[in-house]
Amino acid sequence: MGQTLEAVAIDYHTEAYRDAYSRINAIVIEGEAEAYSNYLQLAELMPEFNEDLTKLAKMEDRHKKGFTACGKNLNVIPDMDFAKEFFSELHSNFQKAFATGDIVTCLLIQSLIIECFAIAAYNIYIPVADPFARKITEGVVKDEYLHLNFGEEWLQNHFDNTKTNLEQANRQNLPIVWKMLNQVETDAKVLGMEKEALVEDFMIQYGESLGKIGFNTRDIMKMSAMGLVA
Ligand code: Y39
Ligand code: FE
Ligand code: FE
Ligand code: FE
Repeated sequence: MGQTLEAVAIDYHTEAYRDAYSRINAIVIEGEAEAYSNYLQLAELMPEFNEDLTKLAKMEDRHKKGFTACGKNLNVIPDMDFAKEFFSELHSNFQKAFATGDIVTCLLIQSLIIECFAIAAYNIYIPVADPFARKITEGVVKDEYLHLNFGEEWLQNHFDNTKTNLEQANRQNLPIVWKMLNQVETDAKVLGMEKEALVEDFMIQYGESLGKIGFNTRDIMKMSAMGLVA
C-alpha cells in the first residue's frame, strides 16, 4: 500500500474535491447519527448495559458534530439525501432485527460491521485528510475501537448459543457493505482513499474481531469474504 508513503499534495478546495466530500462527509454524518440511535435502541434491548450503551451513543453524537464541522470548514454542504439512501438497507435490517428483539443481529450490524467499516475508513482517511479533519478523525477513531470492543466482548461471552445466528446475520449483511463500498469508490479516490486499502483494512479488522469472538480461521475466511466480488 503506497498510500502513506507517496506524499501527494491534495488541494482541498477544488470543485472536484468538495463535490466528492459532499457525499463522503454526508455518509459519515448520517452514519454517526444512525450509530447514535442504534446504541440507544440497543440499550432498550440490553437494559443491564444501559449505562455503557448510553455512553457509546453520546460519543456517536459528538462524532457527528465533529464531522459536521469538517464539512463546514471546507465550505461543503453534505448531501444528506444521498447518505440516507446509502445506509437504507443496513438501516432497515437493523430496524427489523430490533423489532424482533434480535440482539445478536443488531450487534453484528452496528458494533461489528459498521464499526469495522468506520475504523477502516477513518484510518485510511487520516493520512490524506486536511489538517482540521485529521485532528477530529484521530479523536473519533479511538472511540470506534471502544464500540467495536463492546460488541466483541458480549458476543464472545455468548458465542456458543449465538454462533449460528451470527453466521446468518453475516450472510445477510456483509454483502450490503461490499455494495456500499463500490458506491463510494470513485468519491473516496478523489479524497485520496483507495478501495483496495479500504477492503484490506476492513478485512483485517473484521477478521480479527471474528477471531476474538471465537470463530476459527476457516469460518473467518468464509464469513469475511461473504458477498465480496472484487
Ligand atoms: O460507529 C460509527 O461511528 C460508524 C457510524 C460511522 C459510520 C462511518 C461510515 C464510514 C464509511 C465511509 C466510507 C468512506 C469511503
Ligand atoms: Fe462514531
Ligand atoms: Fe461507533
Ligand atoms: Fe484490533
